[in-house]
Amino acid sequence: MQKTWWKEAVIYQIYPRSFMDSNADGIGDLKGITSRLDYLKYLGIDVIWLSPVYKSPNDDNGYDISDYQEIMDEFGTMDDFDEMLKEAHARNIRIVMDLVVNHTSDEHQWFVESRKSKENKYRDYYIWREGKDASTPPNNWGACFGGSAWEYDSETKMYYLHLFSKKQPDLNWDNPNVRNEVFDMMTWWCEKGIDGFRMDVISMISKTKEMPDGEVHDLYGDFAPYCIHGPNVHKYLQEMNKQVLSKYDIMSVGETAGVTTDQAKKYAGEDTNELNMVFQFEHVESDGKYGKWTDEKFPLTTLKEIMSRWQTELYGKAWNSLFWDNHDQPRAVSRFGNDSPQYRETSAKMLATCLHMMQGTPYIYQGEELGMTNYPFQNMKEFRDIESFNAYNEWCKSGHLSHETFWPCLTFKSRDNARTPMQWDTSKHAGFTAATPWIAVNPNYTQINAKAQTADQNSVFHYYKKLITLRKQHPIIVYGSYELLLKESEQIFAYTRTLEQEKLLVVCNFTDTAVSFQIPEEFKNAKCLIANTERSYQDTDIQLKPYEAFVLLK
Ligand code: TEU
Ligand code: CA
Repeated sequence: MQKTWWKEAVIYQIYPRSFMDSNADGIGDLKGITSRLDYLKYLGIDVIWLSPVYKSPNDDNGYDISDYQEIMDEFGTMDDFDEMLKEAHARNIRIVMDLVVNHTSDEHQWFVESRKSKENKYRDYYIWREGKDASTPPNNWGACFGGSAWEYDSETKMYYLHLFSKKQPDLNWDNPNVRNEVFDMMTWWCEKGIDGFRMDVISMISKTKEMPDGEVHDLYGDFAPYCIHGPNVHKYLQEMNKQVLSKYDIMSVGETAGVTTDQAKKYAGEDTNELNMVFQFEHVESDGKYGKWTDEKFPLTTLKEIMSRWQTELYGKAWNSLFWDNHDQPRAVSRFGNDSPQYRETSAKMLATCLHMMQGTPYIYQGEELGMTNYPFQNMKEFRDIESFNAYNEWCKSGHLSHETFWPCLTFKSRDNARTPMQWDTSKHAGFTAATPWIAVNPNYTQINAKAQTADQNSVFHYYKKLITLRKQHPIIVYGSYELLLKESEQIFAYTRTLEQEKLLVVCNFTDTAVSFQIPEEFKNAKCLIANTERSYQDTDIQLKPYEAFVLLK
């Protein structure tokens, strides 16, 4: 297994809109990020993944880009960007950009041109089709944010494909001009000195030529077989690698919805010359009752099966990314742990232990290091996310489900849970802004905030800091092999890591009840590296406390 910096790094994801506002307009910005770099340095992370900061009309908070080489007005200027990059590098922190090139905004110049006429030079930059008839789209595919995946354009009386919102038309990657424009733009950013790319829905860039109706799940036909891991996706990524990625000392991570371990070995194989690693979503997307929506946790045995399969199947062949949450997911502690005052801290530390001792590059989503929780939504007015609004309209207003049935699912899984402002201190609006924030601050900021936690050695923050330090001190955490213990247990997630003579034991209680556990004989006089509960490890027959976690090294 090759050793590389990005295998040894810990990455921190910033959602700029919600991180830090520097100019009192209620919206986070680049200067705000720069002002908080010392906080990130203190935490110990190596890399920042910056969610999109490019020019955008914000139909999907920057994931709809109208100019790839300009900064969004609300976030500042290109000078602010350069300053942030310089200040990050001065602290040995690298910056990875979000690359959103499956689609652009409909306000991107390419699309403005494309929709003008069938003869336009940019026509073929997007995916246009005739309808089945005057009022029926080309097929039954549903978009990720609800409704049909096709939008009728009266100018040329044809439909364009949008797998996300109708303001996010899909680019036609089969057009070599599109690929070259994208590669040139990436090169421009690399020349600026950025350190890599996180590639938005990169598994969807290649579509099949034929676009038949999809199997109907829920309300619409499924586009997945025709758009995910399409016929040329690996070819295009190899091309990108050859023309851009391989020329710089940068890292790449592909967001690959629907990826299997076999596919991942191609996207992120040790020697496939595509990407360095992928995000897989099985452990966060196997739980939907109505599309992605549900209010239930899934069984621990399922979670363990999924995560362990990724650990063992990729070992030595491809590289994992490790995450519990991001800007599209609920807060980890509310979803997989327990966000009640009694157990929030312990369970947040337990989850961190479980993930950070695995093989792969760990990603911390802003606020996760404080154990930030889901937001207590009371009504629809508190939401901001297009996905949440569309879902509510589609499932409730249309009468498919009652409000009572859908509401708990929406509040449990809404992406807005992750998008409430970062909780810096106990001042008004949690120190995020001096104005009214674009989305409400979670009222628990008076209890949960960075200022209190950086001052408290027992905080969730300091626990994350310690986990990051351990990863740097012990190569076994990065390179050791993985073995799951107690496969059938619905309470305990336990595994070992092995590297040469060393062995780690990781034990996590995922429940709010005590459970007995026997420390294996071989770990009898082992050293405890980290734990969220005080105990002696002299006895081997122990009762794990609720959400207890520890790591032993022999
Ligand atoms: O998300 C891709 C994706 O697959 C989403 O549909 C995801 O499953 C969903 O948000 C979960 O509810 C990426 C970005 O991360 C997301 O923020 C964007 O909205 C989306 O692409 C479109 O660019
Ligand atoms: Ca601002």
